[in-house]
Amino acid sequence: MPRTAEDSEPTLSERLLAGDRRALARAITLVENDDPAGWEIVREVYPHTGRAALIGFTGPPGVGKSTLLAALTKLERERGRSVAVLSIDPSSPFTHGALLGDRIRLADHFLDPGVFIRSMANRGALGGLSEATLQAALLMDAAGRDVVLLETVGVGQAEVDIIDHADSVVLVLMPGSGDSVQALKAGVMEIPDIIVVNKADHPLTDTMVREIKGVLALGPKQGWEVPVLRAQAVHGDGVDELLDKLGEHRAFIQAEGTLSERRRRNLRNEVLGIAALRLRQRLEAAIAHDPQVIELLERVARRELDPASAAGAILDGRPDG
Ligand SMILES: Nc1nc2c(ncn2[C@@H]2O[C@H](COP(=O)(O)OP(=O)(O)O)[C@@H](O)[C@H]2O)c(=O)[nH]1
Ligand SMILES: [Mg+2]
Repeated sequence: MPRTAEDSEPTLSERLLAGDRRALARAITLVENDDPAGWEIVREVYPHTGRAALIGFTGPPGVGKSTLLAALTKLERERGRSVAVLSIDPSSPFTHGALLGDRIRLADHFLDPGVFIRSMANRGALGGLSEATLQAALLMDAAGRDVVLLETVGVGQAEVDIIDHADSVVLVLMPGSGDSVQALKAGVMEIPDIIVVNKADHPLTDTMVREIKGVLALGPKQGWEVPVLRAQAVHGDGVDELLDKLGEHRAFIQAEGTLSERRRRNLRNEVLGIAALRLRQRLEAAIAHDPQVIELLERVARRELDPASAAGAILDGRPDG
């Protein structure tokens, strides 16, 4: 039989694996929309993931994360590596505002096929922003990007979760981010692998660096000593040092075996996260129109039954309580 055009047409997954940026963009959109076709693509390309270096950047809004990523991207390109940037910043997505003001620097890279930039500002249909983001990162990895840079705002659980999936975590602060230093001190915020004090032209930079080092000194001594770097992302200052430190950190976790350990733990969390999300959906669907459950919830509302007992009754399959 003669091959039809359809037979020879490569699938979206095949195009993605070949590094086709448009296929990558399309696949991410499917995943973002929670389209089953998106999950299917992830399933197909998953065996080809695990090669990219996944680097997470977090920190309060306005400290210069996007600017730093743009500068870092430039440097990675100069060193011959392909880059994907995934920004999860509901407050300032840079795809739409990309050509305006500050984000012009990331826009510099828009024409370079070695750079793929995507921002996710919408929560998925199910509120599963972090799930969609993780799938997107996997797709970028499968598409052969050497480096995947994730930008998240260091507030809100969904955003923080994503950072758990990075191989290396960079916390970006600026002089005056006292709240973050307090959060580190109080153990609310996990100790990152590298801390960057950006906007280092500010007169309070030295004080800030000292404070951070003070907090780090209180923590348990681990194998990796968290460096506190100074940068001026707008001028590209300190970005070389950051890239070098990221390389050192990667070498360190590879040598120690912590990279595979981290990834194993992260993937376990991901599996459980997806399972929990789906269980909840199933549960909601199963009980939505169940008159016994509706009555059970009414009893909770009337203060006749406490919430934990009601939950137990549903889980035990005796919603008649
Ligand atoms: N003075 C100074 N401003 C900077 C520096 N880096 C970034 N900025 C500015 O800080 C603002 C916020 O930067 P942005 O990268 O959008 O921060 P993000 O919210 O953390 O992603 C922008 O106006 C940047 O131009 C720096 O090193 N020094
Ligand atoms: Mg930003």
